[in-house]
Amino acid sequence: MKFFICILALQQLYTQCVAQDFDFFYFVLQWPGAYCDSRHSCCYPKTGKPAADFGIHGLWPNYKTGGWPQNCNPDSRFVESRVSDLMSNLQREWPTLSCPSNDGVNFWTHEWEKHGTCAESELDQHDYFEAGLKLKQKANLLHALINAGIKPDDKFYETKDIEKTIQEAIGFAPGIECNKDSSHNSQLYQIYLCVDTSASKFINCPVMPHGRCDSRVQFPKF
Ligand code: U2P
Repeated sequence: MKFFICILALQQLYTQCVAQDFDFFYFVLQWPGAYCDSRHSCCYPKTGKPAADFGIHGLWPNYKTGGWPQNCNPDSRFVESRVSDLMSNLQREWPTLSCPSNDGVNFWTHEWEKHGTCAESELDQHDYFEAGLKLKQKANLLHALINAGIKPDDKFYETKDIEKTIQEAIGFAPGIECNKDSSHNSQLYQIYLCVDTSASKFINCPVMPHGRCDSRVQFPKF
């Protein structure tokens, strides 16, 4: 009997320690205007200038104690044909801004290999990218901000008003990250929303990212 109890206990331990790869996702959206007018240059994708909207940066598995796993499976490569049905949506909603100008495959490869491979217990490659696209649609952040009078017009807004607007729109407090433009103004750069391990529901953030925002931040034009 004792033997079977031990086996059961070992099985439970295995499920907790091995099968549980991460605790939640950060779904990270970036404002292209803030990416482009910061220290680094930006290049529009080969498909043209992205829309003046938040673009997806990534869907990042995280630990509730802080920290995150990365590059979990070097054998799992990004394969374009697995997301061919999502391609036009990826180009529109998950656009690359890095230089030199490219078609986005480098960016999606990086995000899959660094982050997606750490969530393979939950989502295969197609479902990982599809989940990002669905979350973007569900969050509809620019719409919520504009409705609250917070627009990408180079003006300054109270950081707490941005947080409150997003909290009211999605039901959970976001993390806000800022960067600096060439005149050292603090500007709205990225918004972090916390998502459950199935990548379908927004949740309360178990741990907030460090945002480095001033109390008032610029919302740059794009
Ligand atoms: O913050 C700088 C870069 O670190 C990676 N990052 C940050 C926070 C986090 O919770 N998880 C994480 O991966 C990001 O790397 P990238 O995906 O851009 O390579 C982030 O840009």
